[in-house]
Amino acid sequence: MSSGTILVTGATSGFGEAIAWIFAEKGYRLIITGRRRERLEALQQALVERCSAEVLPLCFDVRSRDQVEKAIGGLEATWRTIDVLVNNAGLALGRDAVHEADPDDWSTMLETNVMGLLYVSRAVIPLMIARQSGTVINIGSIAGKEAYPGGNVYSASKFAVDALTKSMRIDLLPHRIRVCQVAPGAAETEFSHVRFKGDSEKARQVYRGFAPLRASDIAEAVWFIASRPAHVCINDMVIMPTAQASAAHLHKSEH
Ligand code: NDP
Ligand code: 8X3
Repeated sequence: MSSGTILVTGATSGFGEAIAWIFAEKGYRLIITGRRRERLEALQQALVERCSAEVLPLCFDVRSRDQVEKAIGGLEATWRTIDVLVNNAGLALGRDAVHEADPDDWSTMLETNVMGLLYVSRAVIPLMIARQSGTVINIGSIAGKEAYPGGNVYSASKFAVDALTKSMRIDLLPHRIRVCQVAPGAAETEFSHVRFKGDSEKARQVYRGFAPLRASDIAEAVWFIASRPAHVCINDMVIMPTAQASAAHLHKSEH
């Protein structure tokens, strides 16, 4: 018997992939999503082989309302009993000052981090309401709590996630659905590779001289939140590397 069903967006790398692993190890059925189909299929195969997990890969772009509605609306009855939704898919693009940044990057960040989260939530939450139970965990960021140089629109998108988490919690209060947020500081995933558009040296520099968070640190926190008894809601968890005191204060060693 499975422990429950989780849908995690952005499972093709980083936090999402680590979240898929931990929930598979705990006996959950998994709906894993992302745009890179080959990665989804490889992850599905590995989860089945190593954890005997039941896995459904759904390939869609969270920015497309149509794709989101078709993918989630088309779920067979056995997959519609989603207990945990992790809104994790997201990205930063660029770290330039606001007067120098590329407005196309702004659109991509806002469409992914804000509209994507909303489209997926809009499609999944009615399934939870029908069962009067569920847990929604939004992946925010320290950038959604504090501004930092060059963070501008990425930060704005994560401030929006912070606000939406609070507002969704109020909307879903009558339905016994928990709405939670995990807000991490610097974590070494593909995040900086994407942010710096494939410039791997620039991405490596971000994590040099200190111990960043690992994807598994965030996955363990998500598991902790989801596995609390039904009467306990962890509203918000800010998780930082010990070497990072705020969005803009990072202690790096010389060597
Ligand atoms: P990764 O780049 O490793 O993973 C991002 C995931 O999001 C990928 O699986 C990617 O899948 C998916 N994704 C991106 N855009 C879309 C899209 N349009 N449609 C569907 N899926 C999409 O980064 P992280 O794991 O670090 O990031 C996960 C979340 O954590 C993000 O929301 C990020 O903002 C947040 N975060 C990251 C921090 C960090 O320092 N790493 C710190 C704080 C928060 P694919 O490309 O296959 O579509
Ligand atoms: C990612 C962390 O500080 O690079 O959300 O914005 S940060």
